[in-house]
This record gives sequence, C-alpha cells and structure tokens, in this order.
Amino acid sequence: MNIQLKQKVQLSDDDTGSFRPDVLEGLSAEPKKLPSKYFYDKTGDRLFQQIMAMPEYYLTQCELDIFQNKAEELVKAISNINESFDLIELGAGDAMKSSYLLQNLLEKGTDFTYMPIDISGNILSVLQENLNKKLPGLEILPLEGEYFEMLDKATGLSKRKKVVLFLGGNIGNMEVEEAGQFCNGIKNRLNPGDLLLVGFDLKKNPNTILAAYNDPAGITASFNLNLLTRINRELDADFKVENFEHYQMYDPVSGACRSFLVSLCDQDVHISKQVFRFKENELVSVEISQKFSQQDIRQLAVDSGFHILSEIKDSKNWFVDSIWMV
Ligand code: AVJ
Repeated sequence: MNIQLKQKVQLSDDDTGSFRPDVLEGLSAEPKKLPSKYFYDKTGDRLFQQIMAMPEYYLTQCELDIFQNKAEELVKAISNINESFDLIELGAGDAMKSSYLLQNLLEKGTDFTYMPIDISGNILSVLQENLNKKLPGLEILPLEGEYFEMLDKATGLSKRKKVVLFLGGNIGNMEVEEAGQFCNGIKNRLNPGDLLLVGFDLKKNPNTILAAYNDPAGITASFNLNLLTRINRELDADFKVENFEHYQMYDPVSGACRSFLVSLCDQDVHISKQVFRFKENELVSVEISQKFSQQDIRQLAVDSGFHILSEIKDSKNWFVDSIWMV
C-alpha cells in the first residue's frame, strides 16, 4: 500500500530571495558576517560530500557508526510497531545516514512516511534518486526550504505522531542561545508524545576537532570560499576569491568552533550596485560548529521544554544522538 509521492513542495520566489538581503545585511554589519546556510549550492553540496569523506572529518563516520550498528536501539527508541508515524528530517542532505534507519523501519513493517527537509533542492533530487533505488517501498515527500517553514508544511500535512530528526551536528551551526530558541520552536510545532532526535558533536581533544575543520588539502577552505563564488554568480558581485583566506579556530572552553574569511588586502567589493570596503586582515565570520558536553545537552533539552528519553553514542564516544520527548 506504499505510494511513491513524486510531488516536491518548493519555496515561493519570495523566500528563495532571502539570499540577497541576508548577504547585504551581513556584510553591512560590524563585524562582518555571512550565513553558513548558503554554502550549499551545487558546488557546495559536492564539496561537503568531499568533506564527509575526509579522514579528519570524523562526525559523519561517528554518526554512521550509530545508524549502522545501533539501528535496533534507535528503532526501539523512536517507534512502536502498532503506531504509524511521520518521520521528518531537518537538513536531510543525501540521507546517507538516515537510510539505515529507514531500511530498518521498512524491514520491521513499520507504517511511516519520510519527509526530508533541505534548503538545497539539488541535494533533495540526489536523495530521492538514491532512496528510490535503495528503498523502493519507501513513501517519501521531499520539502525544499527553510527548516521552520517546511516543518509547518510537514506538520500541516501530518495527521499522526511525529518523529523529527536533526542529525549530523547541524544544531552546532547555531549559537547556543539560538539553538535553544530553535529547539523550543520545534517543541511548539509538536504535540505531547512526539519525538525529536538530535545529533550532537561532543567536546573532545581540541586538536581532533580543529583538524576536522582545517584539513591540509584545503577542502574546507574551498567549501567556505565557494560562498564568495556563489555571491558573485547569483548576486552580480565581484569578489576576488584569491584575496580571501580561510581561518579556523576552536575554543575548547566554550566549545565554539568558528570559521572566518580573512581579507588579504584593503579592497572594495561590489554587490548589487553597493560597495563594501574590506580592510587588510578584516574578518568575515561565516560558520559556527558548536561542540557540546553531556551537561550542555541536558541543559538545552530542559530549557527548550523537552525531556531526554535516551542517548545513543558511537563506539568512540565522540558523538551522541539524543532522543527527546515533548
Ligand atoms: C553540516 C553543519 C554539520 O558544522 O560540522 C563541515 C558543516 N562546515 N565542515 C559542521 C561543515 C565545515 C557541518 N555541518
């Protein structure tokens, strides 16, 4: 009785247009910043897949370890064989990790619809193609756009229990306070008994963390600098990409791992007829990849109105999938 839903819900033109105002606002701010969510154009998707394959970028391997080797435990924690539900994934990407969970759920005969949400329409097409091949029986409804807008769509379409996945350490791309507001926003869109599964990258040896974002091959640098190329192409700008350098730092006390672009000289950049002046060594803040202690996670769950049901770690204890209930 499984239907293959081919329909794809997309953003209106207005919403995709947030790229320009976000960039103009960020570069007008003091200090300058650019939102990392815009990394993921076609080149960015490809570079991120290269990052996930790097030996230094342990996050994907750790969470894959959980999804491959502890799928039974995961399934037990999120589903009840007698109860149908909708599985909503925020920032699904290519669904490489979640496909193991999806497969396990299908094998158990669980009745569920998979609703992957991602800001990249490109990666959602990749996801759909992969899953149609790998799991032909899967009911899938891809949603392209911002997390909350698409979560509202998904919860509007869903008439049953909801399980929301937020994997890969994506929560780390928010400042700690923002993460609290975000989780609370999810809670407000769910009903009592609904679940949220969040993947957290744990605090660990600071050199291990720094190396994951500062690879000697420069893939992470290209990933960050690609944002300037995207701005040039999509917003009619004239960044000289070679005039900027990637800089990464990790503060083991706060757990903030941050990336910056450094202007290598005094320079003017034109974007949509506006001029932006960069001083030599001026920083543009682009991404935070926050790391958490167990205590940080407990605090976040409680502050945002959830309680923790269970926690599943990888074999190295570097990463945790934490399962919360409203
Ligand atoms: C996709 C947000 C989990 O922050 O670790 C990887 C993105 N940036 N290398 C992360 C990223 C640089 C990644 N997340």
